[in-house]
Amino acid sequence: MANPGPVCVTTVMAEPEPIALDLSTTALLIIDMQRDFMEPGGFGETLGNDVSRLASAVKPIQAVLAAARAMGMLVVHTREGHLPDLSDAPAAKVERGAPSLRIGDPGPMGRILIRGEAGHDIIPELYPLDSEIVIDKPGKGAFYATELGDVLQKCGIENLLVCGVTTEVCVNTTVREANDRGYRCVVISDGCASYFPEFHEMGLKMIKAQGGIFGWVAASAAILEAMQAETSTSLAAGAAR
Ligand code: TIU
Repeated sequence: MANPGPVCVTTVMAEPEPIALDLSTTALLIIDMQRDFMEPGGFGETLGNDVSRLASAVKPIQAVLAAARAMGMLVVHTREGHLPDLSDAPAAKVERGAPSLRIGDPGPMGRILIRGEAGHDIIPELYPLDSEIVIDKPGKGAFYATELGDVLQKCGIENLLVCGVTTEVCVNTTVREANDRGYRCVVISDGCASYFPEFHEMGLKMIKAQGGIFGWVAASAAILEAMQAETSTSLAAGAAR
C-alpha cells in the first residue's frame, strides 16, 4: 500500500550535501535505546564499556521524536534481544569474548539481553507510545530476521531518519542494510552515540564519505529545522484552503 498522504518536501542541511525529503514517506527509526545498553548492569556494561558515554544521544532523540509525533510521522523503535530459550541467539554470539555476564545470565535488570526483562526495555525518556511500532531484532541490523522491511513497505516509506546506539554497531549495520534495500537514510549525528568516541566519529564519516556511500548525516538541529519548515508550510497551505 502506498502512503496516501500529501507530498511534504523539505530540505535537510545534511552532509555530504543537502537532501530534499518528502516527510510523508519518511519514518523516524530509533535503534536500541534500551536499558541494556544505556544503564549500568546491562549488556553494554558486561562487555566492559562505560555506558555513560551513550547519554548524549537521549536529548537530541527526544527532540526529534517530539517533532515526529507532532507531525504524525511514522515512528519505529527497535530492540536488540533474544527469546528466553535463546533459540534465536547463535552460539557464536553467546560464547564470544569474556563478558562479566553472558547473554541469558541473570543480572541486576533481569537476564542479559532477553526479551521481556527490565534491561531489554526502552529507556523511559524515549518510551514508545502504544501507536508506535516496536521491532524486536536478534542481530545488529534491524532488517535481519525481522518484519521491518514489510512494515516500511506497507507504510510507503522511502526515507529513514536514523538515530540510536551504538553508532558503529547497530546504527551502521542497519543503515547499510537499509541502503541496499533502497532507502535514503539520514543519520542524526548527535542522536547517535558509541562507547568509543573515535568509533562514533568514524562511523558517521563512513556513512557520508564518497558522496554519501551509505547515506547522509545531519545534526538534530538541522532535522528539526527542516521538520518545522515543513510543518509551517503545511499549516500555511491548510489555512489557505
Ligand atoms: N556493543 C555495541 O556497541 N553494540 C551492540 O552490541 N548493540 C547495538 O549497537 N545496539
